[in-house]
Amino acid sequence: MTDYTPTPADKFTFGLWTVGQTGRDPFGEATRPGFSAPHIVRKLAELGAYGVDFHDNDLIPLGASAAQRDQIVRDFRAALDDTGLVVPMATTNLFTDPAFKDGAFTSADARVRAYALQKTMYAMDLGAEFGAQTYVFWGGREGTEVDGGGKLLDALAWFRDSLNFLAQYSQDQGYNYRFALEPKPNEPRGDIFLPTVGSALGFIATLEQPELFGVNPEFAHETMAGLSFPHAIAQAIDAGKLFHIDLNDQKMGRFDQDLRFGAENLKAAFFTVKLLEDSGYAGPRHFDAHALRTEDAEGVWAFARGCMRTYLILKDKVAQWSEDAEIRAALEAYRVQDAELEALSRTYSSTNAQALKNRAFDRVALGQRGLGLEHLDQLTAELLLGVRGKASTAAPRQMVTTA
Ligand code: GCO
Ligand code: MN
Ligand code: MN
Repeated sequence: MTDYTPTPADKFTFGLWTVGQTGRDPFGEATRPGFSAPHIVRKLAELGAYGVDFHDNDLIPLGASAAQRDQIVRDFRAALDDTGLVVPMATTNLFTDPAFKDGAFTSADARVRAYALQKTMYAMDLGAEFGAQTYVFWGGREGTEVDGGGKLLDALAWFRDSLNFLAQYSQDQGYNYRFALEPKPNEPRGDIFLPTVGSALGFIATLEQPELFGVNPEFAHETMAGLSFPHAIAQAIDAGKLFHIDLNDQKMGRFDQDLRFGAENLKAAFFTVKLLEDSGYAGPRHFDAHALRTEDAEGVWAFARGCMRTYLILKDKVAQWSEDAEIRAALEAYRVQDAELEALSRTYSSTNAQALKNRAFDRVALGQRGLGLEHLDQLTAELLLGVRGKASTAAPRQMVTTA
């Protein structure tokens, strides 16, 4: 892996909508033409990706005839068969059509809610046709700008009913999807329901079959909420709910940027990769980002290559970090162990409680101890900057000369 070239074993996936994005934004038209789905599949395979994901309408445009649908499905399948690329995840576009302007599952119009269920069932059929096992719900339009409509409590109940309904549909059809809720605080709505990973986890516990539901956290979304992405995914992992992940990058306090993974917050990207690798997360490493609006087709593939390459470099850094003797020593000094106190604190018993109450603690000394985190963090920074470990112990660099 020394040259950081991805292979399907690395499980990198991209949405059709990511590399297919044409540079259109709320202020300007497309700056590049985009690609057909089969072209995306072939190109991603060439770059070493594992899979591709789609919204129903990324593949089948709204209003396509049955004949058009069949042709599109045939061409897409041919590209998958030729390349070995898989479709691990599928989802529904419940945000582009003006019908969903005030929400899909949470619209105050019962007809829109019913149509959203119908559209999602067809999209689940399409995903299953291509073998998708994870189904993502990103409630882009599920939210409000003004709360005078008075639907805050109703919306949560409608959302819950829809998810319960679709979970049963999946079982009834034998699809057995695992569902992943994707939180986002805002954009396109002023306030989106279930704005953070924590909110989604709380909501999942209220569903009829909570075991079928997990989360699909996105780096940019937690950052937009002013939160730490590593903290969010740690909580999802702890709850056994990290069913999928959307990797990208984002400056805090800005519009939804969908930057290339690692483009902005390298240290948070490093700790993200560390959590995924250390926890044994086995799902796809999915990039939900797009190339800058300044780019042409070549720039799009440079973007895709960059996402995967940065992940692999950081994965290498994670291994290096764990083996670095000085970092290990700093960690050992930071984490104070005390077998006797840990035994007393781990589980409650009246004897343990009494023993702890009787114990004398030197709280002044506890407060005075320096933890060495400046040193540890600087070691991490230097490792990421490439001046530690491998780089410093390796043989001096050879100059690259051309004949
Ligand atoms: C966004 C979201 C979407 C979803 C996608 C999959 O901010 O637009 O991240 O890209 O991830 O709809 O459900
Ligand atoms: Mn997003
Ligand atoms: Mn996303």
